[in-house]
Amino acid sequence: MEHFLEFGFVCIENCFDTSPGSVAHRWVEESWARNGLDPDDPSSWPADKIHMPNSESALVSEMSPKALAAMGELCGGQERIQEGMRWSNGFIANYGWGRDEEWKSPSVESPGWHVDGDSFVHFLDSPELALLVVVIFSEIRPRGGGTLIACDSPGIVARCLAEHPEGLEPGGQIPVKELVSQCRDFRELTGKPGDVVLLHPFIIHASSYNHLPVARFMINPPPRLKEPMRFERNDGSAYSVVERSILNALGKKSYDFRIATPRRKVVPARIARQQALLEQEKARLGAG
Ligand SMILES: O=C(O)CCC(=O)C(=O)O
Ligand SMILES: [Fe+2]
Repeated sequence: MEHFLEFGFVCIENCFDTSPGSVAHRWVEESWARNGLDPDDPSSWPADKIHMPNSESALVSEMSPKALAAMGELCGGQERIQEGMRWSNGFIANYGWGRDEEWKSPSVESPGWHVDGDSFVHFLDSPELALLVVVIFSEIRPRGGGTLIACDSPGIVARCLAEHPEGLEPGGQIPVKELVSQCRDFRELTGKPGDVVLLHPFIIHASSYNHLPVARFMINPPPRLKEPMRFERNDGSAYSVVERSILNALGKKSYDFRIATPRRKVVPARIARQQALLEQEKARLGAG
């Protein structure tokens, strides 16, 4: 977990079964027909990514106790994470997004930097996103569409949120462009099917161009905390690794943080988009 504190992420290998006959393997196989694509003809794939809707899911406690245990280690114990977490076949499938653009190493200029959590107003202690999780279903090699991350962003975002106890709305109010311009350590996530990458909930990240004829399948299912994070624990309970990383970024041993407006949800445009895709899938499979 030292790696997580230093770089904002840790890769846990071989977290779930992806061999033929497994649920994960079947979800990937089925995704081709769901999207109306031929797995054997990369030239026919869209130069794009598709955020697929969910049509099937499984309990993480059954699919990957190993990943769940690792999430618990970072969040101060599995008992602090909301139960019943599920993983699904709602892949973010990158078939070749940016295939026709020039490849550039990840940098401040890379397009699409953001923090996750488009459905709630963000506070330093928000419980809605305990970690950013990247569950990998296909081999991801360099330049193969692996998520870009700014490893030094969590502390920068933490200091920004500490200055805004009134909360910041996703999209508009979080000054991602300005924050990412302070970052220096940009990387591309690579991995193998069955790997799970656990990242800091504040990490600034982006999709990357896929210049390989290999489709990239992953999901980003958000674990949720039962209670907001705490930066003053006077009752003898332990700070989680994530809480400690935030305190480190603020240069504090403890921090009296209080939200200044009530927590609230926002409705993301993504929901309507995915509903439309689900209708299209149904029509396509019904017709086939
Ligand atoms: O496509 C990726 O690698 C990242 C996608 C992502 O960050 C998102 O959908 O929020
Ligand atoms: Fe994201």
